[in-house]
Amino acid sequence: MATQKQHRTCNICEAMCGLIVEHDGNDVLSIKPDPNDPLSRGHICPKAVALQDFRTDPDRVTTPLLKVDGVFREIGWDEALDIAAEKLRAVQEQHGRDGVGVYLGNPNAHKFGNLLNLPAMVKALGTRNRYSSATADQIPHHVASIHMLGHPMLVPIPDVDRTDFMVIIGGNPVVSNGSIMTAPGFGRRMEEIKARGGRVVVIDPRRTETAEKATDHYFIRPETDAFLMLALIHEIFAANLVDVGALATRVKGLGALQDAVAPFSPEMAADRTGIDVEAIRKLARDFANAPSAICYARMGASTQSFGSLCQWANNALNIITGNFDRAGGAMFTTPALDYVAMTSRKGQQRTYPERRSRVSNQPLYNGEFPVAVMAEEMETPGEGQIKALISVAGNPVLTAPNGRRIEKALENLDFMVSIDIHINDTTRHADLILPGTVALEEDIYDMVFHSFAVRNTAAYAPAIFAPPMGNPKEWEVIARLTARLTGASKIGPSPEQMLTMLLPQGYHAEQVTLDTLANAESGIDLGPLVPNVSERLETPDNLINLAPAVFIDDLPRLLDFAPGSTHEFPMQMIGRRQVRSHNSWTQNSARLVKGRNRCTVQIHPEDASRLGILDAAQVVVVSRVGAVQMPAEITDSMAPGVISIPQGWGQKNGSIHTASAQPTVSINDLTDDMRIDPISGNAAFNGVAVAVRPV
Ligand SMILES: Nc1nc2c(c(=O)[nH]1)N[C@H]1C(S)=C(S)[C@@H](COP(=O)(O)OP(=O)(O)OC[C@H]3O[C@@H](n4cnc5c(=O)[nH]c(N)nc54)[C@H](O)[C@@H]3O)O[C@H]1N2
Ligand SMILES: Nc1nc2c(c(=O)[nH]1)N[C@H]1C(S)=C(S)[C@@H](COP(=O)(O)OP(=O)(O)OC[C@H]3O[C@@H](n4cnc5c(=O)[nH]c(N)nc54)[C@H](O)[C@@H]3O)O[C@H]1N2
Ligand code: SF4
Ligand SMILES: [Mo]
Repeated sequence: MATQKQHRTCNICEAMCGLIVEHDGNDVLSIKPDPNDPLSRGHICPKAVALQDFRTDPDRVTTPLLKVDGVFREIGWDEALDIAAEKLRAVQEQHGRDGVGVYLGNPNAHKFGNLLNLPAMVKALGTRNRYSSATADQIPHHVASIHMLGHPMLVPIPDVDRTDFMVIIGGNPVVSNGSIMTAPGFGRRMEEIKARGGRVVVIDPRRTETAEKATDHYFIRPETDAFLMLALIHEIFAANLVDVGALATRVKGLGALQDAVAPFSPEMAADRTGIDVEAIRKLARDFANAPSAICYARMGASTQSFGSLCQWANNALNIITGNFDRAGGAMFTTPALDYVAMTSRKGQQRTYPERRSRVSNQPLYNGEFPVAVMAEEMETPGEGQIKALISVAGNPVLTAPNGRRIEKALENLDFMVSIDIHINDTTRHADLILPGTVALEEDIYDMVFHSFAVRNTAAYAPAIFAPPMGNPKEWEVIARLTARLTGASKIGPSPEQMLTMLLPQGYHAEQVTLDTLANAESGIDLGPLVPNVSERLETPDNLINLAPAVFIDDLPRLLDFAPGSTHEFPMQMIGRRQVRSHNSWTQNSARLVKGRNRCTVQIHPEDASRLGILDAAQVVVVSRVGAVQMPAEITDSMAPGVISIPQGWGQKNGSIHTASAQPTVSINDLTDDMRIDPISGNAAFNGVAVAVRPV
């Protein structure tokens, strides 16, 4: 076939970079950046080029696999779907509806066919035992939005392209390209802030790739960010710099906020965080006095014991300085497909958390229990115990805290089915694997990340290649399984048909239709974010609540904070992301894993010399839950007393062989499922107490 070019967005991470894929109908010839994409403006990273590898990966699962006597055998689709539905129903007949658990992984958020079809599958199962990677990630953001703004998906997004002052707390967007802030080419965007005379301040226990390019960087002790943010608010009140601007009649709880932050002085914050008290005071004043400013607190500030307090304080800081819902501050997108309106809660009175977990009483938000309790819910007998599991695009053995505990629990299930592209550390425990389809085999429209983008745009592209072996597309696998569960004789509309139905209900019904999208090569530019929160608020009284009781009541716990480290485990561990890998599943691409072993434990030179650790030498890292052995990387980019291990590695046990021959370890063999933010249930990955010693 002749060479063809297609423009499409990359769906690996949240950045939605515009690509130009050149192909001949059988193979990809090249994947290049699209300079005309209005959001990514020519940025891509090395992972985009690997999109072709995921399609042709020799270890990819391409036929349904049934485990017989411990060995996977290929079977046909009808038989596979029948078995899946029969076995799930059999478990539910014996143990009740909650006997089946569901785990949905991160790639689902990037696949609109899955997003549109999974709710019906979960509903058909009728189980309350629902889990996803969200509780290992961003649930504190949703909890803050629920209590302050009335809807979990009404999330403020940094208006990076117009701000004069950005504080980044616990995010490394130069590597991640932003999260709950779709900002492709963040490095360039940061240069632009500085070029227009603005400043970027990074707060992180590691001098990250983002910190290297920032105006200022402060090391912070893990998990002490809430002290810092509350002290900034304290100082802004003390200096009489509070000004909520245009939101004066929209905000309640200002006095209660002032009372709540009273104990959190800059002196206390300096003591807890390790940041100089004058630097904290100055930061507060500079932030409040900047023409526009945003505080952006992400993974480092949400996957920790005080994740919810951090996200609340972050919003409060933006609001009281007039930097909420205005250009250069934290704003709300108006996407072509508006998920908030689709799931509006206006006029509803709800109580939160919606429920608590059976074994350890952890909170349920957004219909999901914390992934940190999934193992105990599988292990603990009684009504509601998980006896079977369906995982869709998830790898909790490598990605959830204390993943090996989940692995043991999976071994004892009556039945497990996975929709996935690999036999990996999680899916190898399945009785049945249904193959998924990869990006280039699917139509693409980003349902989630347009809602989180720093600029309003829309883009759509159809699949380039057919799935292998005549397989159905992944959305259809989910829809067919659902039909088996409900007894329906046919499946619902395709994602494309759904898009045609949903776009007229969005913000840009005239401009954005499937036709205009199909004709707009590089996507449609819908302009910068616009102030709109007054119309968008979903709180019952239509006001922004600055002081929800759920956060105020959690402050005594913060005041009692003691760092995770102990005599036995004197150091604190944090994670890190790397440009050439995405979570746990891209490590089978030779082009991405080539080169030196990147799965190293980074440690400060003083710590290394005290412990007798040499650069590149093997060390053992031990925590309450496990031990791993890996090479050390001595670097003064770590704060003393803190070590960093990258997330997403440790593939083993007959799973996909990472294309790299080098052995790697999973950080989640060390993270602790007992460490949780009790308000949101989010896993507290940061600040795990560990000991490090030479081998
Ligand atoms: N310690 C520590 N742990 C972390 C993190 C951390 O920073 N530190 N980060 C957390 C975060 S933010 C997240 S989002 C989670 C991610 O946690 P998960 O979502 O559980 O893990 P992923 O690595 O994204 O794995 C995705 C799974 O989907 C499969 N897959 C990939 N593409 C497709 C596809 O197109 N179709 C199908 N059906 N399957 C596919 C892969 O084979 C893999 O099994 O990890 C969390 N875990
Ligand atoms: N290349 C690449 N890009 C990705 C991903 C990937 O795996 N690889 N994953 C994607 C996903 S699923 C997500 S959710 C996003 C996440 O995107 P980001 O939020 O940017 O995530 P991280 O790079 O993990 O950055 C977290 C930062 O918090 C710091 N940190 C750790 N503990 C603390 C603490 O207690 N306080 C403070 N202040 N900082 C702390 C860490 O050093 C790290 O720099 O990235 C997405 N993009
Ligand atoms: S930054 Fe993310 S969206 Fe952009 S090319 Fe890389 S993986 Fe794809
Ligand atoms: Mo994530």
